[in-house]
Amino acid sequence: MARLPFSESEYRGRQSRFLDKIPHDCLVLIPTNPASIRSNDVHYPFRASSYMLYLCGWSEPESVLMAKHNGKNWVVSLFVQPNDTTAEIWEGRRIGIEGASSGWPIDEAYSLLEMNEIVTDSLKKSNGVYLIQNLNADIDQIVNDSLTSKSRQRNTYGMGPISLVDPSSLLDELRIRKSQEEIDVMQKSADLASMAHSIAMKKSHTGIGEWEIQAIIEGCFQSNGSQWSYPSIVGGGDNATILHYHANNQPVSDGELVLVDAGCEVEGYASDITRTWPVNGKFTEPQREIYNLVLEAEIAGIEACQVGAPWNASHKATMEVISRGLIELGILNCTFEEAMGEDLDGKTRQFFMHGTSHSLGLDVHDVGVTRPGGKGDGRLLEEGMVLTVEPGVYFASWREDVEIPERYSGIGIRIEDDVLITKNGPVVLTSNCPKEITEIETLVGSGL
Ligand SMILES: [Mn+2]
Repeated sequence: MARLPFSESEYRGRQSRFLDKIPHDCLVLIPTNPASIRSNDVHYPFRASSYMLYLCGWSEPESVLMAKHNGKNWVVSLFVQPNDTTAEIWEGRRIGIEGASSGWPIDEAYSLLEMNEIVTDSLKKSNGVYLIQNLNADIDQIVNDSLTSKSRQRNTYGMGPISLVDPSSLLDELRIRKSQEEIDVMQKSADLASMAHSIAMKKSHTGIGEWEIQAIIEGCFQSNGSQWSYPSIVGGGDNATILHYHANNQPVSDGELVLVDAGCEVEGYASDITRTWPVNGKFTEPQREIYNLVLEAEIAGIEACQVGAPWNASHKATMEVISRGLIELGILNCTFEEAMGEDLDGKTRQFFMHGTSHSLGLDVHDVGVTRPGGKGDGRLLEEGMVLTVEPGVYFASWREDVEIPERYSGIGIRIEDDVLITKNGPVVLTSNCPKEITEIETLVGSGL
């Protein structure tokens, strides 16, 4: 039977911080994700929407959360799939209306069969509606009918909503700062992903298939009651230079590195780790040069994650280290300023073409505005924010648009950790995942 990952007071706190921002004469409707069809009557595994998980921890399909102010306080209701013996024989047990109303942090539970009537009636008494659209066609239709109604109630009595607002940005702003309970869960997610990467290093050997490393990592997730938070990227040799490589179908040869970007989900919360290691257990000299450069950049990026620093402080720090390094290694033949560029868009971007940090939480690329207006250094980091730091340097042998020294051709390296912002400085949640060259060389192949 499903259970709640957080305390009732944690959920109630989230609900009230959100609802405090909504006018009392408005109705709030938050549907969960739709089920997705893979083939005919076979569905993709269902995952509830992060907003639903955030507000009440409810993970069954089709549900809709509704909040309505009764003049004294907000009343939070949940429309759920009712118990249905035939459906439950085929698809699994349901918590049902009674289960939901007694065991979940909500005030009232109703059957989805009653949703149309109850929501339509509630809309008539509301002046506006806060709805996340395009998730539940029924709710979208009910709200649209209400907004466009030309009924007597609407025209003569002035009843019904006249505005539609998307509440996502209000929720995103809450979700960007993590509570202690959330941080504890994210630490578990980080620990499990760290363990999976370590096991994959131990079991690596010359000729191992990218898919085998994927199976080791995802097997570790699954055997610990977890699952991936995004499809694992396992790229050997040149495949490591493809940022979102997903084929994972090539063997990794002697002398090649493998780049593994894989994270899991615990109670809905993602971890996101990248490590790069030589499958034969020994870095070559050119690989070592680039690895040390990326590692130095990553450590500088983590150090830049301080309360009050702007969001792009980590990116600036990694760009500086990598720019200097590429010049010193003779890979870039330009000034430091040319490597950095006016807006961190200089020559270094030929080989480090992505950002350094993204927010992490219920979504692996978590919600929340980090660079208002798309310009400047971004908002300032606050306690409780969690972000990744993930610089990378890539020398794809197949690229014709750039010149790459033969010595480094085919090397792609990224190192990624998950970092919690605290007033005592950055805390690396993924610190149990080895990243020093000596640690990696000792570990790789030690578990064969
Ligand atoms: Mn990432």
